[in-house]
Amino acid sequence: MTDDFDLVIRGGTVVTAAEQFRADVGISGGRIAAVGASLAGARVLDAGGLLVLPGGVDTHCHIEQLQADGGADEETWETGSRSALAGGTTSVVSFSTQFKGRAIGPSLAEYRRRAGQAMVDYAFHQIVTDPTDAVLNELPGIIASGVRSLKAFLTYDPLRLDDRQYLRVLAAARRHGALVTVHCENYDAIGWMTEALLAAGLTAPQYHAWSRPPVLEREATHRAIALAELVDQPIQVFHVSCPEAADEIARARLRGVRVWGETCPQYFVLSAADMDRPGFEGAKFMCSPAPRDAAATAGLWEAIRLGTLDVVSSDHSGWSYDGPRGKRVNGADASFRDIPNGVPGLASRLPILWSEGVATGRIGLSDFVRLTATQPARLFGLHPRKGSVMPGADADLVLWDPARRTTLTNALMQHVIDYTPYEGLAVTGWPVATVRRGEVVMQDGRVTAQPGSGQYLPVGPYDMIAPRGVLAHGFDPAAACS
Ligand code: DUC
Ligand code: ZN
Ligand code: ZN
Repeated sequence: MTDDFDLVIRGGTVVTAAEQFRADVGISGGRIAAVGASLAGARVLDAGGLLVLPGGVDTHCHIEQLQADGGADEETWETGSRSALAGGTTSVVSFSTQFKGRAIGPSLAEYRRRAGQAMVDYAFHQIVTDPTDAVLNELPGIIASGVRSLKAFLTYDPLRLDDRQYLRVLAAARRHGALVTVHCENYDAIGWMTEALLAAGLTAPQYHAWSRPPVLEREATHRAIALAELVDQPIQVFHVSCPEAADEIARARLRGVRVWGETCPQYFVLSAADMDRPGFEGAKFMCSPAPRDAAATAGLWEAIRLGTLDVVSSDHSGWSYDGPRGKRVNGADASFRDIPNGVPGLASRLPILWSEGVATGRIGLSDFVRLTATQPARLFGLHPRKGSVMPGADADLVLWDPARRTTLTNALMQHVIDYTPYEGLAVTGWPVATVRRGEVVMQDGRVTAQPGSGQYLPVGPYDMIAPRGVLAHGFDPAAACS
């Protein structure tokens, strides 16, 4: 045998979104050069008894996101990348935020500068908070630079769009060939419920869930889809937490509407009861939409089985429990209204989904790959470079031990955040090694990638997000106005 390849992953079982088979993977120049038998390489990584999966593609994570007060999320590109690689994720799509009243360009440039420290490959969603004429004029250039998804928040001050503003974002995306991703909860109703709860003295973290029950997610999901249908603009509904919202997506898909649904591991293993832990502890589990209950979780698994939900992302949004900018930023007795929302989850995404999904028999191995790598890569224009084990793709791989039992701890997460909401959770299935573009960047938990070794992934036009060409009365409002 001659050394045909730089690196050979030998003796594992390759898993794709379609099938599983025994094969070696030959890597040259950072790409997969061959998948076959008896390959020889200058370096060999033994994958005997392990699965060889495509590196995880996490298309929803908040890393070093700039805050209105001039600061940034605690999780930096360096720490967030370390956590991602430790958990078997090699590519992420993070966020650039527009601040109301300001242009997008300068802040996007700052995001790009900060991401220069990344160790994973990365793309961006652009959050649009203020779609003025000037901003809409900026968007063609932003999209052409490779930021091909626009994020719309239907709730959350100061990010939230009203319906008319949301329509303007949808129309801009249609004109310039971008996907729109949407946070679906009803802003006014949450504000009204919050006032009522606070007036009744119900201020503890558990009342976060009371302030935003599933009916408000269902309503906003319905509205987000209906308005996207009006404009004929494809959307992905972010972080679906309950079957009521998933049902809205399923109904629209039956009509042929181009809408996709994402969910996250927190909705499989956390519940509203976690926010009712003693003292302020419940703040550790606060995210939006709120974790629900066992019946909701069962409904999400059903929606995954039916294909209504086809991406599982982390929505990693870390706020330390003790840090000065974290969950207690407004004091240890702050009302739920004043506690930052979000939970960290970059490193735990794959083990939790494997454990809850594959190890329990709810989904198969190829479903796991489809949900965590192939479909997110397709939907966000990163496929076939990312998300599949096949010749020509970047050699992003995870060597996965399907049987290893691990108890999650914060130290294993390798993020900067001082806690994990999954402390003590027993999981089956664990990443043993991570390979990013042919470089072994994690082995047995030790991350060896260099800051700055991640690559920007500019996203060009792709067919999957093309409008379907169905408009009421054949009239295209997006073409007629901005
Ligand atoms: N919800 C979001 O929509 N984003 C980040 C954190 C959260 O809880
Ligand atoms: Zn959101
Ligand atoms: Zn988010």
